[in-house]
Amino acid sequence: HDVDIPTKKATFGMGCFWANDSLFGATLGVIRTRVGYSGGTTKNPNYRSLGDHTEVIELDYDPKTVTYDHLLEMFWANHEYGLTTKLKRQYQSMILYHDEEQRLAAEASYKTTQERVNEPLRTEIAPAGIFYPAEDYHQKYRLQGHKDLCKSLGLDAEKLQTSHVAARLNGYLVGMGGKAQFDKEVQSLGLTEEQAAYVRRELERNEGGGLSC
Ligand code: MHO
Repeated sequence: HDVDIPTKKATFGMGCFWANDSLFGATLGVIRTRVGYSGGTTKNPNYRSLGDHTEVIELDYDPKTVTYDHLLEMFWANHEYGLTTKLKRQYQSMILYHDEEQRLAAEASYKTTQERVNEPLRTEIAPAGIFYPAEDYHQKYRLQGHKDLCKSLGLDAEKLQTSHVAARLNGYLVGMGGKAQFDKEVQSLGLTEEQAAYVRRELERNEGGGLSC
């Protein structure tokens, strides 16, 4: 059930990447997600030693289903961009653009947001550089909390970064996306009845709870 269609990349720093992985994983049009470190210059960062990098999420999205502008709206609506408190570099608010079109859209959305909050923003907008994937245990962090489900889905380290189903379930399990959307697409995810029932139960339990880290 891997989805093989043309995609574009988007990269955002929005605080703790566990939460964003779930948020975007359940967003229609987002095909794959992975979390990692970027935005700095230090070579080969890791979670213990980030250097000047930031926790970011990298998405593969289908531009026919979801626009970059919509992803930007989600960016601004779902994180703390440090208006009052200075955030650690680890949690820097940042948009790393992949082409000129994304740069223009990011700058326009920055301007709109700045006018709305009427304060200087600390969000950084920069060209996407090297993305260093985070350690395996950070990928689809919420989904990995459900060991038996992961096992039954055959999710190895690689698939945790490349599987569409893994991205989706990592969101649904914590209540993102909602029941209606889940019911609509559950067939296409290729789950067994048991897996689907399990995920739906968790979704129901957590829906409306928001994201925590
Ligand atoms: N409060 C969390 C943050 C994790 S995160 C991926 C922790 O330190 O466990 O930045």
